[in-house]
Amino acid sequence: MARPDARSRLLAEAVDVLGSNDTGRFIKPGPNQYPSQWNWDAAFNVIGLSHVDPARARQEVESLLDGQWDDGMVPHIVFHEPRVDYFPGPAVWGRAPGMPSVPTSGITQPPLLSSAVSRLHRLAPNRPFLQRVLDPIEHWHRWFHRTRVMGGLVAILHPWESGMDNSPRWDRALRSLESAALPVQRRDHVHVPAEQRPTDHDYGVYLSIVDSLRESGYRPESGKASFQVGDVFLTAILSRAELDLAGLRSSLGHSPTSSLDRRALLLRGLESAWDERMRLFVDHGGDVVPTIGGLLAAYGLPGHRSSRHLSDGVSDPASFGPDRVSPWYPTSVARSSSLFDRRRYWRGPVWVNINWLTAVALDWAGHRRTAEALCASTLDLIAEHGFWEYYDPVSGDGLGSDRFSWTAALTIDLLSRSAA
Ligand code: 9WN
Repeated sequence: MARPDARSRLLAEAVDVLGSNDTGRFIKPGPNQYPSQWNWDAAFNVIGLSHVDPARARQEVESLLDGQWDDGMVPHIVFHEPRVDYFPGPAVWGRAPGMPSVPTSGITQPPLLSSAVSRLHRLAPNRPFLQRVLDPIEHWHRWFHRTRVMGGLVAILHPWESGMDNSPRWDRALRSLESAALPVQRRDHVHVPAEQRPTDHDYGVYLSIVDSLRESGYRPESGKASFQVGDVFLTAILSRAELDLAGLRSSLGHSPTSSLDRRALLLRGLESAWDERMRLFVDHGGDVVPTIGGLLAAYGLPGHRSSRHLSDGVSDPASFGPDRVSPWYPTSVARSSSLFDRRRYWRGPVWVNINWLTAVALDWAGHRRTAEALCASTLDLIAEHGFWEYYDPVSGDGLGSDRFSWTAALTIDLLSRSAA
């Protein structure tokens, strides 16, 4: 990726992918598989757009916030177009108290939005925009603290809330749950081969959790949720998001104190979840499996010893690192694990958003060379194989959706970083 013409070609292609998924109102994660607006996808898209079209980036933030619930939750999907070829769509999620007029799902996703807005603000400051969006974002953060923070970790009530849907971290918590009946043809198999997606059993369980959440208006009484895990990765994302929100508040002359207080609680939760023997952060109520999500919680604690293990883990072929036969990394599950499955969704493949977050975490912790090597490898992977949702770590084959938005958006950011 050193040649300037190859870099400018990749940049032009990335801008083209994002543009082709842009409906004008929101950016689809992928052209066919994901026809609505997803929460953390929107944040990654904002990070890329900040470099090339800040006005469009601001619009993406505001269109996501159109889906905010009265209680503050920003949902994982906003169905701006209610007739949508996605299952489970608006009819399955139904209506619930506090849902806005635009249909949405009833659960959330990793809260990266203030971190994306902070990057946008650094590149293209716009005070009136910040004045509009900071209160809604803070309302969301407060919702997490009011309803989901337990023992210093953020509890997820559905694997989809983690963003890493079928990660083996959730296997045990899912094991006792019933699998709901599926539609005759799974819509997610129309565009992506079945062996790259969660199994029918897992998908049926995801639907049965939606069914039981819907019965409680998505607000189950404490202790009554059928699935509940304290997620270290989501906690790390929120702890950084609080720091970024505090910075944005200060830039408007507001007090950052409440964000910083909330963050302090999460940092204590993360520190107590670190297991030195396993070299992993351990979720509350999840499985202890070597996944990148468990290690990448180091993103929330840059001065902590876990950052060194993140640097070692992504370099070590026995964990998440590359070797001669399997050059692309980090794998989403350690190669040495019996659960490693190189083509199935969050159980082995390489994901560009994870590579990006890993590089950011390594940078903050001072592991610059590991971060640079990872960024270079990620750009090579995309240049050689295209803008896919995820990749086979052995062959580099693209998996899931082609022309995937966050892969394109983060390519733009990675290119600007290595040009600096
Ligand atoms: C369910 C949109 C989303 C991502 C998630 C990814 C996948 C959805 C699905 O796609 O999840 O939310 O249908 O599989 O796991 O991280 O936000 O790109």
